[in-house]
Amino acid sequence: MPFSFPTGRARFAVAVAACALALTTLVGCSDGDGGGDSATKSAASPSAGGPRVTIDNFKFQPASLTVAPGAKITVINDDTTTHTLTATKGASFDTGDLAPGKSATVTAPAKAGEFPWDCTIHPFMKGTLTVK
Ligand SMILES: [Cu+2]
Repeated sequence: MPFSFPTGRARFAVAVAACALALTTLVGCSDGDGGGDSATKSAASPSAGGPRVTIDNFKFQPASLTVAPGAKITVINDDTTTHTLTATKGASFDTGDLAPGKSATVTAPAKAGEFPWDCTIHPFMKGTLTVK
Protein backbone atom coordinates (compact mmCIF):
# COMPACT_ATOMS: atom_id res chain seq x y z
CA MET A 1 0.00 0.00 0.00
CA PRO A 2 1.54 3.33 -0.99
CA PHE A 3 -0.55 5.21 1.54
CA SER A 4 0.05 4.31 5.15
CA PHE A 5 -2.99 4.99 7.28
CA PRO A 6 -1.19 5.41 10.62
CA THR A 7 1.19 7.98 9.16
CA GLY A 8 -1.68 9.93 7.64
CA ARG A 9 -3.49 9.83 10.92
CA ALA A 10 -0.44 10.93 12.84
CA ARG A 11 0.03 13.83 10.45
CA PHE A 12 -3.57 14.78 10.89
CA ALA A 13 -3.16 14.71 14.66
CA VAL A 14 -0.09 16.93 14.42
CA ALA A 15 -1.95 19.32 12.18
CA VAL A 16 -4.85 19.48 14.62
CA ALA A 17 -2.48 20.06 17.51
CA ALA A 18 -0.69 22.82 15.59
CA CYS A 19 -4.03 24.39 14.76
CA ALA A 20 -5.17 24.25 18.33
CA LEU A 21 -1.91 25.79 19.45
CA ALA A 22 -2.13 28.52 16.81
CA LEU A 23 -5.71 29.18 17.84
CA THR A 24 -4.80 29.36 21.50
CA THR A 25 -1.92 31.67 20.74
CA LEU A 26 -4.14 33.80 18.54
CA VAL A 27 -6.84 34.04 21.17
CA GLY A 28 -4.23 34.73 23.80
CA CYS A 29 -2.77 37.47 21.64
CA SER A 30 -6.03 39.13 20.82
CA ASP A 31 -6.98 38.94 24.48
CA GLY A 32 -3.74 40.64 25.36
CA ASP A 33 -3.88 43.32 22.67
CA GLY A 34 -7.64 43.40 22.66
CA GLY A 35 -7.90 45.91 25.42
CA GLY A 36 -5.27 48.15 23.89
CA ASP A 37 -6.74 47.85 20.44
CA SER A 38 -10.28 48.65 21.38
CA ALA A 39 -9.07 51.46 23.61
CA THR A 40 -7.21 52.91 20.63
CA LYS A 41 -10.24 52.48 18.42
CA SER A 42 -12.65 54.13 20.79
CA ALA A 43 -10.12 56.90 21.34
CA ALA A 44 -10.08 57.45 17.58
CA SER A 45 -13.87 57.61 17.49
CA PRO A 46 -15.95 59.45 20.07
CA SER A 47 -13.34 60.35 22.65
CA ALA A 48 -11.10 61.98 20.04
CA GLY A 49 -13.65 64.74 20.32
CA GLY A 50 -13.28 66.03 16.79
CA PRO A 51 -16.19 66.16 14.38
CA ARG A 52 -16.44 63.18 12.10
CA VAL A 53 -18.53 61.71 9.36
CA THR A 54 -18.82 58.00 8.82
CA ILE A 55 -19.79 56.58 5.47
CA ASP A 56 -21.76 53.37 5.64
CA ASN A 57 -24.25 51.71 3.33
CA PHE A 58 -24.02 54.57 0.80
CA LYS A 59 -24.91 57.15 3.43
CA PHE A 60 -23.08 59.90 5.26
CA GLN A 61 -23.64 59.74 8.98
CA PRO A 62 -24.46 62.36 9.98
CA ALA A 63 -25.60 63.87 6.69
CA SER A 64 -25.50 67.32 8.21
CA LEU A 65 -22.72 68.42 10.43
CA THR A 66 -22.10 71.70 12.20
CA VAL A 67 -18.54 72.69 13.03
CA ALA A 68 -16.47 75.72 13.93
CA PRO A 69 -14.60 77.59 11.17
CA GLY A 70 -11.45 75.76 10.15
CA ALA A 71 -12.37 72.62 12.12
CA LYS A 72 -10.73 69.36 11.16
CA ILE A 73 -13.30 66.76 10.20
CA THR A 74 -12.43 63.09 10.17
CA VAL A 75 -14.16 61.16 7.42
CA ILE A 76 -14.24 57.39 7.83
CA ASN A 77 -15.31 55.02 5.10
CA ASP A 78 -16.94 52.10 6.87
CA ASP A 79 -18.57 50.93 3.66
CA THR A 80 -17.54 48.15 1.31
CA THR A 81 -16.89 50.41 -1.66
CA THR A 82 -14.87 53.55 -2.36
CA HIS A 83 -16.47 56.91 -1.64
CA THR A 84 -15.51 60.55 -1.43
CA LEU A 85 -16.75 63.44 0.62
CA THR A 86 -16.41 66.40 -1.70
CA ALA A 87 -17.67 69.96 -1.40
CA THR A 88 -20.02 70.82 -4.25
CA LYS A 89 -20.51 74.54 -3.68
CA GLY A 90 -18.74 77.39 -1.95
CA ALA A 91 -15.85 75.38 -0.55
CA SER A 92 -13.17 73.01 -1.69
CA PHE A 93 -12.84 70.31 0.96
CA ASP A 94 -12.41 66.88 -0.56
CA THR A 95 -11.29 63.55 0.82
CA GLY A 96 -10.41 62.21 -2.60
CA ASP A 97 -11.10 58.53 -3.20
CA LEU A 98 -11.52 56.85 0.15
CA ALA A 99 -11.15 53.08 -0.08
CA PRO A 100 -13.17 50.88 2.28
CA GLY A 101 -11.78 51.05 5.80
CA LYS A 102 -9.80 54.23 5.10
CA SER A 103 -10.22 57.61 6.67
CA ALA A 104 -9.17 61.12 5.78
CA THR A 105 -9.26 64.53 7.37
CA VAL A 106 -10.73 67.58 5.70
CA THR A 107 -10.65 71.13 6.93
CA ALA A 108 -13.84 73.13 7.19
CA PRO A 109 -13.91 76.54 5.51
CA ALA A 110 -12.76 79.45 7.64
CA LYS A 111 -15.95 81.35 6.86
CA ALA A 112 -19.43 80.72 8.19
CA GLY A 113 -22.00 79.26 5.86
CA GLU A 114 -23.58 76.12 4.54
CA PHE A 115 -21.49 73.97 2.31
CA PRO A 116 -23.13 71.02 0.59
CA TRP A 117 -21.06 67.99 -0.20
CA ASP A 118 -21.59 64.81 -2.11
CA CYS A 119 -19.76 61.67 -3.13
CA THR A 120 -18.33 62.22 -6.59
CA ILE A 121 -18.66 58.51 -7.32
CA HIS A 122 -22.27 58.30 -6.09
CA PRO A 123 -23.77 61.79 -6.53
CA PHE A 124 -26.98 60.68 -4.82
CA MET A 125 -25.01 60.58 -1.58
CA LYS A 126 -25.31 64.04 -0.12
CA GLY A 127 -24.65 65.99 3.01
CA THR A 128 -24.26 69.51 4.29
CA LEU A 129 -21.57 71.10 6.36
CA THR A 130 -22.64 74.08 8.40
CA VAL A 131 -19.86 76.33 9.62
CA LYS A 132 -20.65 78.82 12.35
CU1 LIG B 1 -19.88 56.99 -2.82
